[in-house]
Amino acid sequence: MSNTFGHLLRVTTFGESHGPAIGCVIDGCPPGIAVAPEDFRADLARRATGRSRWTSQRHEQDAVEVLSGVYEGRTTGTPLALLIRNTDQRPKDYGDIAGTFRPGHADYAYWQKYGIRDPRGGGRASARETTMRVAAAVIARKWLAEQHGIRVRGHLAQLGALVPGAFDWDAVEGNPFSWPDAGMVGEVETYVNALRKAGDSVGARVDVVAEGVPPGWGEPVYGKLDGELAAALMSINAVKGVEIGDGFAAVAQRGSEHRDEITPEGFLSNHAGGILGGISSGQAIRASIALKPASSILVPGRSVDLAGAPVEVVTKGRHDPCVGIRAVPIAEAMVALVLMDHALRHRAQCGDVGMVEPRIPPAAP
Ligand code: EPS
Repeated sequence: MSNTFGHLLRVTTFGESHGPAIGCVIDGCPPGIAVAPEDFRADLARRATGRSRWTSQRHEQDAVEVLSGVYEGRTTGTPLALLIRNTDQRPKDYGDIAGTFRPGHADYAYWQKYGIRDPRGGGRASARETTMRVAAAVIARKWLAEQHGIRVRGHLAQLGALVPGAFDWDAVEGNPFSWPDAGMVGEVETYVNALRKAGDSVGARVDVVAEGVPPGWGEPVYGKLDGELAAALMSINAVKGVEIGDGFAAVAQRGSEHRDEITPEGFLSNHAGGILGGISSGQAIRASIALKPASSILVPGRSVDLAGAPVEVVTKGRHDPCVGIRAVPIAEAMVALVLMDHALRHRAQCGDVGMVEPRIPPAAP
């Protein structure tokens, strides 16, 4: 029931925010990839709660146990099973809202679909589930880097009303917001602190770039690379919009402006975001997501109880004032997993084609 994604690289996640554990099974992983439990630490820490003052204060170790698929430190080609035990659940935070529906949350839709729901931490709808996507993508990122020299990285591109005034990849790694403008980090802190004091939340934009992707990945017509990236990115909690390349800005552009002209030295621009006709062009792949402001907030809102009577809802507990702050590694993970799946699919069908001339260097951004 759609807890699995990918074709040749298939990832299934399971678990709830307040259950005993969360986990995933990665099937189709090529043999021979070096995997050690410590490989997961850095990416999981970037996504985790409780690592800075500006995110949820739930403290999870997020320690990965590798249950199968690895022998003497290398993948064997059999299903790789990863498990993370939940250790800091506080279900009493959800006592007051178990009998009502948070406005803007999945609560109501889950109730209508299943007739039963796990209100503790949002259950399966919780962002806790994204931990396993990031864990699975550790393998994908490693394989993409080793086999193809691909690097997938992202940054916060907007937080509420704040837009970076400058851009520097080095700055992104140097602050807890993955913010690309080092000079603005103090302003971002003040903004998020004020939001937290007000008990409210705000939306965000995250940009992801994949460099080094060779031309030819992606399939016409229902397996387009951009189509599958969009679906994968849209499946992240709180995502309400996805753009590839210039995205919605293309609406106001002319063909003469939007097209990426080609010279023997390279493409002159990258409005397409590295994908033409659903197939990679060899340029950097650029994708962006819009995340909504999370609905678990202290500002009282109107809702109804299970009997349909009007009630006022306030969500207490340890919540994120801006879920976008932790979404950067999640968006990177989804891009990496889709790319590895397409790499394997391309190899399966077109592995004999080899390199076709002319090969245009990926000169443009
Ligand atoms: C979340 C609510 C909070 C966050 C959680 C996502 O959970 P809890 O109420 O149990 O503290 O901490 O995020 C994580 C636990 C995580 O690892 O990302 C939600 O409603 O989505």
